[in-house]
Amino acid sequence: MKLYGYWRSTAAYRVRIALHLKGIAFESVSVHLVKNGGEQHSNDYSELNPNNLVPTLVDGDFSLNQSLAIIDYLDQRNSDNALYPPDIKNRAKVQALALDIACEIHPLNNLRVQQYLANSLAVTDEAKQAWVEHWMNVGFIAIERQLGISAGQYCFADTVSVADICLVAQVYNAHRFNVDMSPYPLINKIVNNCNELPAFIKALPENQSDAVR
Ligand SMILES: N[C@@H](CCC(=O)N[C@@H](CS)C(=O)NCC(=O)O)C(=O)O
Repeated sequence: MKLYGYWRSTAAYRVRIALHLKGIAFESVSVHLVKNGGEQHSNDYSELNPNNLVPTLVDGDFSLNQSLAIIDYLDQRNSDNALYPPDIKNRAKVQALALDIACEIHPLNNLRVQQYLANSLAVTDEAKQAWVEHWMNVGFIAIERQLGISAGQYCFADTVSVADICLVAQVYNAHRFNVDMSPYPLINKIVNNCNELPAFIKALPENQSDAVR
């Protein structure tokens, strides 16, 4: 199995955590998102993923984009260490939390959005930073409230799920953009709990072979 990703990509980070939690061996293929205008725009990569975004998973002759679709595929492919609760209502709740992060926070702060703000709309660095912080805070405020209802040791009770995967990767991104995380004690507690687990440690951006330290 091959994972096309980039060490600092939030969405690829999610898939790496899932692969390690499931205990699935994989090869990482680095797609540098900045070098030469971004390797995600190369013809070869575009053939594989016409969205020009990472990650893409290749499993034999099957390839798949969208991190949450990939995680769901991995979860169904290997039944060990389920990433969703079995009860359908709990499953839906976990999925909603993951989507609160993956749909409501992450896309607004993605590289191509930031590039468009800066290059096409001539938004200043200060205004771009304000944009990033605004949308992260809007999302995190809601998630902190949700976690007040659902959290135990992790986002949903005491079992690691896809919601934790999304949360950890998003909070890493928030720190990268110097977003003040002090108003979110529950989020911080859960992220710390997750980051003690070997699968999360292996998946850390800094622990990838293409990381720039
Ligand atoms: N919804 C997609 C998002 C993928 C995505 O936005 N990937 C980012 C990195 S986290 C990317 O490739 N950005 C490149 C760009 O914006 O040009 C997923 O979950 O896989």
